[in-house]
Amino acid sequence: MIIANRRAVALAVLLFAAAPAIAQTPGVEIQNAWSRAAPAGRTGVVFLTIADHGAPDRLIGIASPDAEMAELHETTMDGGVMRMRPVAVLAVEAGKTVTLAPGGSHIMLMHLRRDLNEGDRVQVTLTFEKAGKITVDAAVVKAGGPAPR
Ligand SMILES: [Cu+2]
Repeated sequence: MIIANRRAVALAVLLFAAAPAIAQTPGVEIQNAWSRAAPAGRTGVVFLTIADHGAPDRLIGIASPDAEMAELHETTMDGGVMRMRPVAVLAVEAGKTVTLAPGGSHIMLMHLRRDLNEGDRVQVTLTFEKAGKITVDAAVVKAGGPAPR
């Protein structure tokens, strides 16, 4: 009888301990968002790293207040010619990171609404199926410049 009660107490403690841990699961985190200087009316680019600390998720939408449209692009080689094409959905695996970087996948900002100047920040909102909307400010470096340190 006493043993059974202790078990019940132990189970209750375990459940209480587990609840906050689940709520605090960080899920998806966006790291090192950066962009490059570009004039209004032209195309901008954003690079970043998606770190998935939780369950598998999918990036299903991208938007920026500073562009008429934002798309995820992947870069492919086609007979020695670098081409890019839009990707509607990007799957991120649990415990993995996906890095968007020059020469590879990137976020394309179509028809910028303002100049992006070196030192500016450009806001991008990524929508994930499970993690929901995550908004980041990408640091703008000079045109053609490398990732900020
Ligand atoms: Cu592109």
